[in-house]
Amino acid sequence: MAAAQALQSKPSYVFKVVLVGEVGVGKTSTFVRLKDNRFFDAKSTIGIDKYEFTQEVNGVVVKIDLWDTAGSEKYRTLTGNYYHSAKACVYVYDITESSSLYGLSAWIADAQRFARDHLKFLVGNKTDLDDDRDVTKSTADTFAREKGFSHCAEISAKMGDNVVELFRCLAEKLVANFAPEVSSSGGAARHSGGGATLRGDEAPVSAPQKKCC
Ligand SMILES: Nc1nc2c(ncn2[C@@H]2O[C@H](COP(=O)(O)OP(=O)(O)OP(=O)(O)O)[C@@H](O)[C@H]2O)c(=O)[nH]1
Ligand SMILES: [Mg+2]
Repeated sequence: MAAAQALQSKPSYVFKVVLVGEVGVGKTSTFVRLKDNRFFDAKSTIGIDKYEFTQEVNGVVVKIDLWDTAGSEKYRTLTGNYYHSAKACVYVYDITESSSLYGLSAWIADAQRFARDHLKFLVGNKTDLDDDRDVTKSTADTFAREKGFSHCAEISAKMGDNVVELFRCLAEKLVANFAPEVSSSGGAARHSGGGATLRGDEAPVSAPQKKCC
């Protein structure tokens, strides 16, 4: 109890993270799984939605502002505005549709115009449909290397597999990249670095310490 109260009062870093990818790959389903821990037959996204959550990394509270964007071509221009100041993009593809992996090239080019130094996470969704798999792990790894992704993982938004672990890993990698003093000092140093903002209010999400990549 005392530890939880201490964490609530600690300042935290704030990172903006954007979910992108082709229509129907499961961005909103991933967003809703993380936010509400549920799965429903989501309608195609119009516009944008945002969810703020916190993670504890090395004793420091990190806040993530997660933005869910629309995959539809007609909202592409709108999505461009949301990359601004993003520290990471989670590029989602559907493991049963290889075109959704290769289609990410255009999303990467868009994101790089607005957020040059962002971390790139490659995420294959729908692992519950493994029998219909069209993208092998090795294909995804090769794509990730060629396109400069720093991390990759597979999840099932439907079953909830690896979703919490993915975002814990994301928080850790954001800290390691944009607030390395936290990683190296075990959380002793706390100041805004590399574009991260200093803040402190919510209680952190508790999650297992499993690596996503
Ligand atoms: N089997 C399975 N279906 C999924 C999974 N995630 C999403 N779906 C289904 O895939 C469809 C599209 O999911 P969405 O979350 O709306 O996809 P999106 O990427 O947000 O799509 P847009 O908003 O149009 O860009 C829906 O019918 C979901 O129920 C999953 O992990 N497994
Ligand atoms: Mg959506």
